[in-house]
Amino acid sequence: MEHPGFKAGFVNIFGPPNAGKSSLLNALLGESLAIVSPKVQTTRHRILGILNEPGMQIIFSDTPGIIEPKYKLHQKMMQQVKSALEDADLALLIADITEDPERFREIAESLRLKVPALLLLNKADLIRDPDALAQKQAAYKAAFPQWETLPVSALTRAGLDVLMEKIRAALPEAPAYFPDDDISDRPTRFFMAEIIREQIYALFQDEIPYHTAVIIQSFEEKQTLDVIKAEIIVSRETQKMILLGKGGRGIKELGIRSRKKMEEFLQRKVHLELFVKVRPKWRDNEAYLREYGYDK
Ligand SMILES: Nc1nc2c(ncn2[C@@H]2O[C@H](COP(=O)(O)OP(=O)(O)OP(=O)(O)O)[C@@H](O)[C@H]2O)c(=O)[nH]1
Ligand SMILES: [Mg+2]
Repeated sequence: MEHPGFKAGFVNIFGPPNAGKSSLLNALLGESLAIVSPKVQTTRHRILGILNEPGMQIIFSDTPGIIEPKYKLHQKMMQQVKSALEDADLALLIADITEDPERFREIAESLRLKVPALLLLNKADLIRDPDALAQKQAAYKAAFPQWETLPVSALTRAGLDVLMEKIRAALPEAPAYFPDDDISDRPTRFFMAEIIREQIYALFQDEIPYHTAVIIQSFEEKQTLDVIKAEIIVSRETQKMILLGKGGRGIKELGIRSRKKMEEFLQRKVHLELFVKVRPKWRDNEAYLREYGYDK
């Protein structure tokens, strides 16, 4: 139930690829909602993660890392970033503290932010020496005097309590936007497809993850388990061969790992079936992109 003084608002996360946006979302939610990988361009959709606390609802948005688009797929990803720019009460800009602040400049300027923002210097755990950390923070402060900076670590949670206080202070008084047991705007199917993509990023090298899309064909809740059928789309026959692996070993490993993650997520037993399909140049094809969910 609402009561006077209830706070609710949108806190949107932006930054370059691999800065740790999705890791930060998960750390703030205390839940593995958004997929994470050491490779760039892991996130392709804007994902809402909803945090319900006494007297407060925070709707976080994870977004794809900001890049120069090379394919229609990239354009769709950047549209997701743009849409998130519009409705924020607070923007969290995430930089990798180990990188030179100047590498952040182009992205910072391209955003043309009109909402209040905090500049989070993530991966602070990687700089052990407190003097070196202070120096890095000072360098970011000097480069971006318009924003308050805060070193944080999505990995160790350092700085996250301070961050939560700042978020709380920035939120307007408003009634909740979502029911208080919602954790995302995305359906379960979406997260099942993302789990498979995450395992593809973990298991396959080079270009494979970037040529891959995953769609859930069917999701049936049976009495004792969920039966999930998923299609993995690749651009070339050779990529399909790599995914399948010798004697089907590649796809088998992918299936086992994905199923385990799904079972953790759903807290139920899962039977998972995977199929691989070749769709040449799908990343530049409007119809395929729409079919694979890249039109939101
Ligand atoms: N050491 C350290 N590593 C981190 C931290 N946060 C994220 N990482 C690692 O950085 C890599 C990228 O993390 P993601 O959360 O996928 O980054 P992202 O910004 O969402 O990346 P894209 O979705 O590709 O734009 C992963 O290997 C994470 O484990 C941190 O605080 N400290
Ligand atoms: Mg991400």
